[in-house]
Amino acid sequence: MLKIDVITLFPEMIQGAVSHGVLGQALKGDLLSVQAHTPREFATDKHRTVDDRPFGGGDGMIMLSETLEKSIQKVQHKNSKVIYLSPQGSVLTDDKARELSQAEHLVLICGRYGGIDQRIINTYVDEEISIGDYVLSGGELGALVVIDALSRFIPGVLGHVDSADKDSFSEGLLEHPNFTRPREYLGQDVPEVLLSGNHKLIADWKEKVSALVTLKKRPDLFIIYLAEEREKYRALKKKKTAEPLKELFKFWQQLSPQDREVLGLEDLNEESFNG
Ligand code: 4FD
Repeated sequence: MLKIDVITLFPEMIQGAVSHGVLGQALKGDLLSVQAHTPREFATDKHRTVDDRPFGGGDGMIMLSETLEKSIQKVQHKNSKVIYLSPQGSVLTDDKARELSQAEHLVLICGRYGGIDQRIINTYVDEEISIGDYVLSGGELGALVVIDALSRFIPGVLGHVDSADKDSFSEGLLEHPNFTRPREYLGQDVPEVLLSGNHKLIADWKEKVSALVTLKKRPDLFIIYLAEEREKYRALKKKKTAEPLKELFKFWQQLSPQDREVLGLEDLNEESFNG
């Protein structure tokens, strides 16, 4: 079982947020454990000080090193991976989340705005992770994002074992649009194929729609996907199917105007497929 210890000045932020939804169920079901620890338990002065001003001046406060170090030492052991959430880290991806889900023990350090002393990073931190190019008032939301993203790769956390593999990014594609009852709503019909009951046909349709949505919304991801598809195509030399991009264009052409509209794919054109 993966054990995660979070070191934070705001432990309630962590315990509160992980107790809901699939994550909360996973904790109850002992599929993983998340515990928050505050350096404040090691503060000995009258005001239980846990932060200090940076040498040389500047914005923000720095987490006090001695109390932070004691918190790290309390939870760390030889199989721990110590992660520091910071805007300077490498940006979290689903692949990284999958990798972290395989760990035995994670220690997530949440700095407040201003961060932590560089010498703590040098001595204790194995990896710096950022959740994106923006600054937050503390690392807690970052830690929660990491925990949520990796938990989906722990077997049993999602309803179906393979759900995470079918989701966005598993094939490097965005998720296709989804629909539920009623069949006609807000003047728009659910695409006919989804009502056909033909699972093979539906699976193929979903992948192609995913590819089209990715082409439209995230051309940067589409380029990577297309390169991989072309590689597979070359390796298999599938005689019956056209080149992946041509195939996709044909599929888009065959969509009905109503389906294109409800899927948000009406403004693609022949030009979009000249890659
Ligand atoms: N983009 C992120 C992580 C933490 C954070 C902090 C230095 C500020 C954004 C170190 C400055 C930590 C992120 C706390 N903001 N704020 O992942």
